[in-house]
Amino acid sequence: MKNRIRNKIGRTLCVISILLIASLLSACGKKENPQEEPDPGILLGFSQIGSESAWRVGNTNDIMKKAEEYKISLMFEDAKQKQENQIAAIRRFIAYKVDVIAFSPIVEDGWDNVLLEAKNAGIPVILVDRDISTEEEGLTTCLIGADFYQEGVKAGEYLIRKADSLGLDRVNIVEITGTVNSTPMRQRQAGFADAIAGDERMHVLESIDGDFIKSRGAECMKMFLEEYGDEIDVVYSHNDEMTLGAIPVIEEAGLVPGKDIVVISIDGGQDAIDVLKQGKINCIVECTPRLGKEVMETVIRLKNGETVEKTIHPDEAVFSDEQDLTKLGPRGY
Ligand code: GYE
Repeated sequence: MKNRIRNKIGRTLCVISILLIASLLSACGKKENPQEEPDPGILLGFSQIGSESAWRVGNTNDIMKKAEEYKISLMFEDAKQKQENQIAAIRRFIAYKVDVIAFSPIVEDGWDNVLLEAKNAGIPVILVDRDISTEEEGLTTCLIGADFYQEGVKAGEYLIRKADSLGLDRVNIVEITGTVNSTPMRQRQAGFADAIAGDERMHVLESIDGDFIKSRGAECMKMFLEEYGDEIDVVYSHNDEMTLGAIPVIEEAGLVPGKDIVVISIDGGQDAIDVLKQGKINCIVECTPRLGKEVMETVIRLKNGETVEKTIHPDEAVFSDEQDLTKLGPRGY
């Protein structure tokens, strides 16, 4: 009996010492391999607008991929194109006590209250892709997104070159705009208008809101064709989705997109690039959705209490019928 008890105690001690040695060994291992440290435990709350375009889907994928790469835990919320859903998501992030909040504001106004709540909770906020308009100081730390004004300028400058090469003396333009009161809509419109302002040939006949959505792009184009018919020389569309909606409508009207009507778009997703290569789009100003790397690096800096740059704009190109597009690689979105 005594022997059996002694054996049992012996076995238990043996198991405990194996466990101890194993945990000591694994602790030593960690010190030798600092790159294998467990994740730094940063929690990021990200509120996305929705999935209205290839651009948006590409942006979501990039944010998710980079969060994983940088070992940042991501609380991702899809607002399904509604500002109220974004506000509710930000409130959930605050309740969860995330380390950093990032979001792409669907429109510019209406964020003060919820952002004040984040500020009072001591949670830094990063604006991704789009800006907000506010009188309050210090509600957000920085903006990581494209220079939409410059995108509009590039579209206008292309059009001036195109009008020169076609020898046009009057250019009638219709404009399909993005979501009203969103930063890309306002700035792509302003940049384009400023770029063509000094050129007397240019006339914007009308601008209609297409909400960055394909079906709305088609509807806008129908309205323009009913109103102006073959007076239209150019369609300037604020994103690829609306452009891809408008093109079949031009064709159904018996006109040739890219020839009878010059087509200018923004974004540069694969589907639109393919149509550019077919000659049905003349120019696409690039807007990259790949903002994830900058976002994650900024999250880490904020978590470490460092100050960050106020505005980060990615570099962006222009793709057009002025170039040899055969070597353009896959876009990845
Ligand atoms: O151009 C459009 C998207 O805010 C830059 O939103 C983004 C725009 C992009 O839906 O396709």
